[in-house]
Amino acid sequence: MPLFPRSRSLLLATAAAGLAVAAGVTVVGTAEAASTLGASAAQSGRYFGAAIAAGRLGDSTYTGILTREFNSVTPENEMKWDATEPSQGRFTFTNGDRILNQGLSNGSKVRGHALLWHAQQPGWAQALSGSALRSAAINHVTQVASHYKGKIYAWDVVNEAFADGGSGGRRDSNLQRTGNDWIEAAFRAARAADPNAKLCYNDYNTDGINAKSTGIYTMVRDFKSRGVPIDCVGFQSHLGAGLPGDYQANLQRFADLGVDVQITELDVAQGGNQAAIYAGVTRACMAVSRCTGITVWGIRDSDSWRTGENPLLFDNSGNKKAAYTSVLNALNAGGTTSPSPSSPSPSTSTPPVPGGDCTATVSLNSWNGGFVATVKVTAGSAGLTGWTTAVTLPSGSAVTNVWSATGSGATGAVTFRNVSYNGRLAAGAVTEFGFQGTGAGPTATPACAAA
Ligand code: 9MR
Repeated sequence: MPLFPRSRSLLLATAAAGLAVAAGVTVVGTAEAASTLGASAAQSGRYFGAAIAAGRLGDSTYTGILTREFNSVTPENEMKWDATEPSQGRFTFTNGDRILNQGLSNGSKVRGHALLWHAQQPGWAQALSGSALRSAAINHVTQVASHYKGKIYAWDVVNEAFADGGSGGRRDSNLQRTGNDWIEAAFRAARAADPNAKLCYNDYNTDGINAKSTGIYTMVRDFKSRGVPIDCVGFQSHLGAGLPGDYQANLQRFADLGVDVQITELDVAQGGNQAAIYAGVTRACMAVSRCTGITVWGIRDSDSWRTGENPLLFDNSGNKKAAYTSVLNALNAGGTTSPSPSSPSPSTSTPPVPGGDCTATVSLNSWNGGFVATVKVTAGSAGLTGWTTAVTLPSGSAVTNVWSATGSGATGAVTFRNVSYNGRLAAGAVTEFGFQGTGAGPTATPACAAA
C-alpha cells in the first residue's frame, strides 16, 4: 500500500485519496505535519497511547508528557484481576478509575487491560479450579466490564492464552483447565456487559507469521465463523534487536479476517537500531487500514518494566529520544484508513414487550453448563419507583449469583426486585441487573411490573 510522504503536494494526495475512496479505502495525507504523537496519529484516524501507572500521576514531568503527547491510555496494572477483585466478590476500582478519569479528562481513549489472564490473579482465584473458577472468572468479566460500561474503547478480554514455542496451542493454566471454551465464554460475557467496547485478544511473541500467531489466527477465524464476539487482536510487540520482515503481513492477515488490529504494548530494547525498529512498527500500522492505533508500554525509560533496557520514547528526564522522532515522522508520513464498522450487538437478545409499567429484555452468554444473563429494565411512560421482573428457568437450571437486584427463588420461576439505587426510573429510563447460573438460561422475554 503506497504511503504519501509530506513532501508530495497536497493536490496529489487529495487526488489519490479520491481514487482510493472509490475502492473503499482512504489514503490520508495532509499538508501540515503535527508535532505530537497523538495529533499526528489522529490525522489518519488512529490513536497513539501509553500504558500509565496510577502511582505516577503525581509526577508533573510524567503527566506533562502524557497530556501533551498521547490520546489513549492503558492502565499498566490497575484493571487486572488482582487489582480489581482482591477478594472474591469484593471489587475495588479506585486506581482503575484514576486511570480512566485521567484519560477521559484529557479527551483520550481508554484501553481496558486485562479482564482474564493466567498471571496477576488474586490468590483466591489461583486456588480455584473447575466450574468454581469458571463461574468466578465469568463473573469477574461481567462485573469489571459493567463497571466501566460505555467508557472503554477496547478491552483486552483475554491476555496471553497461547503457548510459546512451536505448538501453536493454548498455554496451560488454571483457566485453560476449565475447558477450551473459556476464551469464548469470556468474550460473550464481555459483550453482554459492555456492548460498545471493542473486544480484543492480546498476546506477545506474535510479531511475525509464526506458530503462536498462527494458532491465534486460527482461533480468531473460528470465532468469526461461529459468531463469537471478537473485534480486535492486540500485538504487544515487546521487541529486541530486530523486527521480523513479515510484521506488517502478519497484521494484515488478521485484519483480513475482519478484526481491527492494534499495537498494544510496544517497547524496543535500546540499541543501534531502536529508532529504526520503532519506525518500522509505526509504518506497518499506518499501512494496514484496520490498524487503529499504537500503545507504548510506558512513557520514560525509567517508567519501564524492562529495567536497564531503556526501551521507550523518552529518556529518564523526559527528553525525546531519536526513537520519538522516528515514530513522529512515520506517523506524519500518513497512512491508509477505512471506515470502522458499526458496533456489533450482543450475542442473543430477546425482543422487548411494548406497553405496561416497564419492559425487560435479557441477553444471554452461555457455555457448556452455565450462563450469565444481563437483564435490561426500561421504564414505561409513567416512570417507576420500583420494579420486579420474572423469568422462568428450564428444569435443571439454577441461579447462583445475582447483582444489582435481589433475587427470590433459584429454580423454575425466579423473580428479581430492584435494589435501593436502581428502583427509581424516569419515563423511558433504563437500568440493568444480572445473574449467573448453572445449566441453561431463560429464553423467553422476562415479565416486568412496577413494584
Ligand atoms: O508492566 C507490567 C508490570 O508493571 C507488572 O509487574 C507485570 C506483572 O506481570 O505486568 C507488566 O505488564 C505486562 C502486561 O500486563 C501484559 N504483557 C506483558 C507486560 C510486561 O510484563
